[in-house]
Amino acid sequence: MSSQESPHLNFRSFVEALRADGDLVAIDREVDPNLEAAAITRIAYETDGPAPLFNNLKGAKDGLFRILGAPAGLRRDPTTRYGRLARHLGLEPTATYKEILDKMLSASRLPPIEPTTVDEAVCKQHKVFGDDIDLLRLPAPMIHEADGGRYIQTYGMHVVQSPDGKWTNWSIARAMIYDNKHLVGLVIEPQHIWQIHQLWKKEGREVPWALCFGVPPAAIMASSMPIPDGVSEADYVGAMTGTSLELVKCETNDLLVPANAEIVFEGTLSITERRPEGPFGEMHGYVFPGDTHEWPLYTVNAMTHRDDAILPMSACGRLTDETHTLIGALAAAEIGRICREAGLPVENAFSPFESQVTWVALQFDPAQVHAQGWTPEALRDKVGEVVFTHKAGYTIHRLILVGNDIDVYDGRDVLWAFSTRCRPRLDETFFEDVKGFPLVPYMSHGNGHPAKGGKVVSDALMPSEYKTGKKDWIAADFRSSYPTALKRKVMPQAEADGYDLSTLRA
Ligand code: 4VP
Repeated sequence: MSSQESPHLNFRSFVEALRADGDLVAIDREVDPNLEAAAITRIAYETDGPAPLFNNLKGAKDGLFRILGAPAGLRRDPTTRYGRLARHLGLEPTATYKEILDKMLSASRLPPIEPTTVDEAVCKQHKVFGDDIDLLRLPAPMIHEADGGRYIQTYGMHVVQSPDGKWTNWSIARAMIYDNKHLVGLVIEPQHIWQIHQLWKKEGREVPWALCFGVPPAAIMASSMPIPDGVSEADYVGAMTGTSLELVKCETNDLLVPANAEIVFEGTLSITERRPEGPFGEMHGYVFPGDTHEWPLYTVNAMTHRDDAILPMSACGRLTDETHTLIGALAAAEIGRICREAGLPVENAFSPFESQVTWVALQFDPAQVHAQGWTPEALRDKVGEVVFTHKAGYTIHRLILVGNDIDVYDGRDVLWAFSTRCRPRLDETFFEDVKGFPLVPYMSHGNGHPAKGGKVVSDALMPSEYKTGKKDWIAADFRSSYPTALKRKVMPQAEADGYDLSTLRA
């Protein structure tokens, strides 16, 4: 198998890896893309069940298309809970979230590996141009009943390039079908697709654009992460995987797309034309009927695809889907990195799913907090300034500072610390002059400014951690309140008694 066919570098191999893991349900009966496929995918998310592969979509024709739902959902088995994410990166399915996020961050310290341009590509097995393009004939999914359109684009990768050609950005941003040749979708400040759209607007030219579905899983992970401005995701993924990605030139513009992508749309993103978009059931778990706004129009001039192409779909909403496992977790990883870059002793960062990924818990080394002489007020100010003025902190409205007895990847730990160590108001600093995330319901549909403020740093470090670098308590739990010898004795006995210890903190 060539390296480009490994599951993390090839979506089709990824689907086969899930099948081999027993993490795929192949559905061969006819399923309607109008709500039915998404409803089944919702069951997968809400039960941590296997990813559904809809092989027989009503209306599919000429190899367009099948759908893979829940491409980065969770697994129910605690030992391989993050296995579907791990398979995106070539890690073992037993990988922890820390291992997954450390892998994603590893590229920030490695020299970039540029992609390789190839001439032959499976994404060109079929080519559709001109009058043969009719987006309205595709079995594009209607995902939630109150959505404003058929959101074909929930897990594809937009490709845009700065006008000087120095920065090629890969990102995910939702888009729905507008008419037979057009999509319309969010291009929202401060996202990189918005930044590059602004650069073309200044030049007065339409943005050359491609949208690639079923890309190398490692690439879709990088597309979901707020990596630094100006860094091309292709180089970042190359560094992370140690492999130069194979890309191929588009038929109708000079952009390069992954050679093994399942489906590629080629065209332009308009700098002048806007159309009504939305509403869409979003990452916080709500759809607001009638919530339609004007966003830029995309024109599709060509479509290429593999045989029997597969469209990945994120039917996002309530826990736990890609908007949580990827958007929340990867923002947290980058937030941890920028904190360390600013000299803060942050060891781990994670966004608890229980917060619907509106919070990030930052784990500090209390010995360092003490040694560096921080006061609680100064630390809260500094953390808020570093994170809430940075693009990586855009989606996050609460930062919770915790000590290193708290496992930030375990929501139970974070909720325990926040609830018991952070005194409301006294241990908090509010930020009202920073950019807010309008998608959060209490922002766009709440009582305050929809896009400004509403952010807080909540300090769950205790006074003893600042004053001595140490905790002055012992947790009243299995791990901390019993001698090691006793725990070693009772654990196998408890297992024999029928207790499942896979989620026990021991
Ligand atoms: C991460 C930002 C974001 C923006 C729009 C959207 O629909 C989901 C996430």
